[in-house]
Amino acid sequence: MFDGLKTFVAAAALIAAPIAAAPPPEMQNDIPPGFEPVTNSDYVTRDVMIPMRDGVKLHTLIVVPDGVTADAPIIFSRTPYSAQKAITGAPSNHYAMALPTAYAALADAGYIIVVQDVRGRYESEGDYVITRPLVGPLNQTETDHSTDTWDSIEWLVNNVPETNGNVGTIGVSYGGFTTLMSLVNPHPALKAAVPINPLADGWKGDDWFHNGAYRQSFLDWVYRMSADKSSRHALQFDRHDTYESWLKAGSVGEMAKRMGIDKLPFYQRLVAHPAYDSFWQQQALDRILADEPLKVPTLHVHSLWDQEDIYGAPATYAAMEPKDDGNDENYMIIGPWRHGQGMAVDGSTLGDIDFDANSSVWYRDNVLIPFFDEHLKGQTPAADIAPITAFETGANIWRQYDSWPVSCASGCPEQSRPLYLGQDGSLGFTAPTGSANAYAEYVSDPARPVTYRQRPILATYNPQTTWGEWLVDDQRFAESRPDVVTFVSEVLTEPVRVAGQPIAEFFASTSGTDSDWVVKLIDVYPGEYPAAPEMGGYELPIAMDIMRGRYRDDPANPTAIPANEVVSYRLELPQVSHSFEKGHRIMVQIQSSWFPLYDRNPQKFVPNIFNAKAEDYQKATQRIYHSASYPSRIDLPVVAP
Ligand code: PG9
Repeated sequence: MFDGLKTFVAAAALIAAPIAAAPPPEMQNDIPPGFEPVTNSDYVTRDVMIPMRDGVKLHTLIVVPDGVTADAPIIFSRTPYSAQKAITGAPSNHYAMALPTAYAALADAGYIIVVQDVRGRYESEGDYVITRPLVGPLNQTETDHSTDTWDSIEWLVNNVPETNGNVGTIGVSYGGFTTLMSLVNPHPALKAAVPINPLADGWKGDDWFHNGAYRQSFLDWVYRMSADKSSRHALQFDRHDTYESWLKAGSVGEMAKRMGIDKLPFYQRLVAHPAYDSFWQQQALDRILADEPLKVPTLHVHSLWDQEDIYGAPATYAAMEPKDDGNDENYMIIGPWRHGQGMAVDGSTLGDIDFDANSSVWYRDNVLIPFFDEHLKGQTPAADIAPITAFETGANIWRQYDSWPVSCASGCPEQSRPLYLGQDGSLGFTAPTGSANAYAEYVSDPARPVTYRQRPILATYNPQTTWGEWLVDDQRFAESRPDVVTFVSEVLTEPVRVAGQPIAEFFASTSGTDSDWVVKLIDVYPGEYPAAPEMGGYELPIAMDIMRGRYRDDPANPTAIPANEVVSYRLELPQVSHSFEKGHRIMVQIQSSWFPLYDRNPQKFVPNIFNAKAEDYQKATQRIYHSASYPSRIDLPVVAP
C-alpha cells in the first residue's frame, strides 16, 4: 500500500473509533485487577471439588488451623445446607471467631474441619434426591451417601498432607442422617462417628410424620430444598399467623396446589406413601443399621426436646447396641436441648427452662472432644465416657449409666410403673376400680383444632419464630380448652425419677371412623415457686407425641376405627430423663389435634388424608376410659431415687 494511503486509512480509523481518554485517576476502577488480599489469618480454607466414582464432583471446604502441620485427624461433615455457610461464624481472621462454636472448639483441639455440599446441593454437581436412600430397591443409581462418603474419605486421606489418616464423621439432623449413612460399608479410615439428632425414620417419629400424622409445617422445608439447589425460595404464607392460612386451605393437598408444591417430586412421594409401607421401612436407618456389623465407635447425640428428630438418636442407638459386645463402641449422650442445641454456644436454658449450667459446653469438653481424641488421635488413657451420659432435667444433673433404658445391670433398677388416669381428672399409681363406663369426654372439632402452641403461629422458618422452643411451652393454654382432657396427680411428697421411654396404653372411643390422639406427660411446678416466681404453676411437657388412629393395628395398612367402640391404643412417647421433684405434680393431657404442625384428621376414614375434601372433616365425640376394665395409663420408666 502507498504510504500516503496508509496514513489516510490510519487517520480514518482514528476518526471512526475514537480512543477513549483515560479516566482521571479518581474515576479509575476501584477494584484493581489481580489484587491480593492480605490476611493474617490463623487458619487456611481450601476449596476443592472431590470426584466421586460416577464422575460427579462434590464441593468440599477444608479448614486447616495454623500449627496443624501433620498428624491431625479430620472431622468430616456432609450437608445439604451449604458447606460455606456451615463453616461461617463471625467475620474474623481467627478461627475461634470465624468458625461456628463447635467447629472452633474442634479446631482448637487440633482437628482439620472438612465440610462438603451433598450431591446436587449448592456448589456440588449431580442430582439432589432428598434423603437419598441406599443403592438398592429404592435407588437404582450407583451412588448414595454411603458411597459418596467413602469416595470422599479416600480422597481426603490421600490429598490432605496434614492428616494422620483418621477421620470422624459428624453432623446435626440431615447431617446426622448423612453421618449414620457413613456407617454403612464404612471406609477403613473412618474411626469414629457422631450422629447428632439424625433423621432415622421419617414416618415413625422424625421430620415428615409422627406415627402417621403428617407434619405439614415441613412443607416449607421441602419447598426450600427442592424449588432450587441453593434454597432461595421460601413459602410465602398469606398470614403472619399461619394457623389461619392452613385452616383456610383445608387439606395439605389443597395447600400444596395453591403453593405449587404439588409439582415437587418429594411432595409427590409423601402423598404416594402416607402409610408405613416398604418405601419407609426400607430406608429407616435404625432398621438398616440393626443389620450392619458395628465397625465404627459411635456417639449418638439426643436432645430431650428435639422439635424435629426426636426419634432418630435413641432408635439408632438401640438398633446398634446388640452388636456392642464389650459395651465400649456404642455410646449415647442425652442433653436437655432443642434440635442441635448441643452444638450451639449456649446450653444453659431452653425457652423458660433453666438448667443451672451451660450443658452444651460441658458436653463438648467432657464427651465430644474426649471421644474423638480417643478414637482419632489414639489418646491414652482412653476417655472416661460412660456408655450413656444423660442430663436429668428437674434435678439438673448429669448422670452416667451402663445402658439405656436404664436397667438393673446399671445398679439402678428401672421399673415400668403404671400411672393411671382416674375419676374427675385424677392421676395416680393405683389402678382404677370404677365401672366400665367411666370416661372423660370431649368434642374434637376440625373447624377449631387445638393448636400446638399459642397463636400467633409463625411459619417454621420465619426469622422471628421461637419454633425451637415449642416443646417446652407452658401447657396451661391447652388445659383451659374444652377439647383437651386433663388428669393430674396429688402433690408429690418425694421425687419421681424417670429414665427411658414412657408408653401410653389407653382405651378410647370416637363417634367418627378415624381419629388422632395426642398424649402429653407434663411436670406441673408448684403454684408458688420461690426459686423463680414467674415459673409458679408452669406446665412443662416432658414427653408428648401424636398417633393417627387408622394405623393402630398395622402401620402399613390403615383401617377405619369402629365408631363408638372402645378401642385400645399404644403410643410410645419420646425418651425421658427427668426428676419430678417433691412439691410438683404429674399431669397427663389428651387431645385429638395438634395444629398446624400436624394436618387435621378429618375424623372420617378417607383413603388418603392428604387429599381429604372439605366435606370429609367432621366433629367427633371422644371418650378416654379410666375404669377397672379399661385402665388407661402411662407406663413410666421409674428408676430408684
Ligand atoms: N430436621 C431437618 C431435616 C433433616 C432431615 C430431613 C429433613 C429435614 C434438619 O434440621 O436438617
